[in-house]
Amino acid sequence: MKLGKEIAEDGRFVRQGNRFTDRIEDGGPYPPEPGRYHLYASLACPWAHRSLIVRELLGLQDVIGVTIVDPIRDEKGWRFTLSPDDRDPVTGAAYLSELYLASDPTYEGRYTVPCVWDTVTKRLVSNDYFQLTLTWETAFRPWHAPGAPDLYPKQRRAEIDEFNAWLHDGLNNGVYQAGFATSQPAYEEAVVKVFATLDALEERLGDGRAYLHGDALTESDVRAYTTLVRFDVVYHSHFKCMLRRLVDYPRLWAYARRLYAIPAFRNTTDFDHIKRHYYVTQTNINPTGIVPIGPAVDWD
Ligand SMILES: N[C@@H](CCC(=O)N[C@@H](CS)C(=O)NCC(=O)O)C(=O)O
Repeated sequence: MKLGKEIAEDGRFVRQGNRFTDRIEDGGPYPPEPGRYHLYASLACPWAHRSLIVRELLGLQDVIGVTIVDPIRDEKGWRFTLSPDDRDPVTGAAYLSELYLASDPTYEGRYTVPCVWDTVTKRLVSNDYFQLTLTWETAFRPWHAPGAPDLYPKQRRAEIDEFNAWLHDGLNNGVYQAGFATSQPAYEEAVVKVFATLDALEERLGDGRAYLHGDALTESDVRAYTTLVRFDVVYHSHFKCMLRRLVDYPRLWAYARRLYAIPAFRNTTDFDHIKRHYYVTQTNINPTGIVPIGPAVDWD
């Protein structure tokens, strides 16, 4: 796995920017339309997992297509080996990199999921994982299933955005900063931040609220879940976030299982893909590629 330019001189992991940030929105060059846009996702990847959960929570499965990549990347990146003839049915590509290079032949960064392909202009519109779920929630509202939750209510957006930025820094990206750090100080700084964030989340749930912003499910719960569900199986050992496990936090653990009980969360959670991806593909951290047995955690 080549992080190259993303490792700073002091050993900190500084994530690359998103190359494709066009918006799917009314009145723009990429208007929302059913069947036009196709999502590429890995069940292993927390950033892609968000888009899959929200797509299903809102009932957009027939509106936005999806291709799931093989959890194991080879030296050329994500592959479509789970699709018939090992090719993405929408574009015929064998590797995700082909879509990036078709959209920008000069692209030199990592070829990442999630990303969204426009079947009309035949290019990638977005690999901006921050925006994708918000796009499903807002631009695709006319196609939401009856009774779908409002994950990004207008009157609470500022509060949700502020919370999500804190959550990203302390938890979602914090675990990566711990795992990808190449110096002891950079690692320690990140781990301390991760557990301070988990402690704060545990505290926040102390008033008996069901979800992070109260009694209604929001975008923040989706973002918290995709890191929490990977915590004990991967981040605890592989990323060396070992101070405590998720199961050691009574309220957070109950909260994570509450989310797992919702079909859109559960159906998109694949512990086999998660474990094999991190332990086999990230050979900079786990050179033998051995996938550990366990831990035995009962999510039901
Ligand atoms: N687009 C973001 C986040 C998405 C991301 O990092 N996805 C990972 C999987 S969790 C990926 O596709 N990595 C491909 C690679 O490292 O080659 C980024 O560029 O950092």
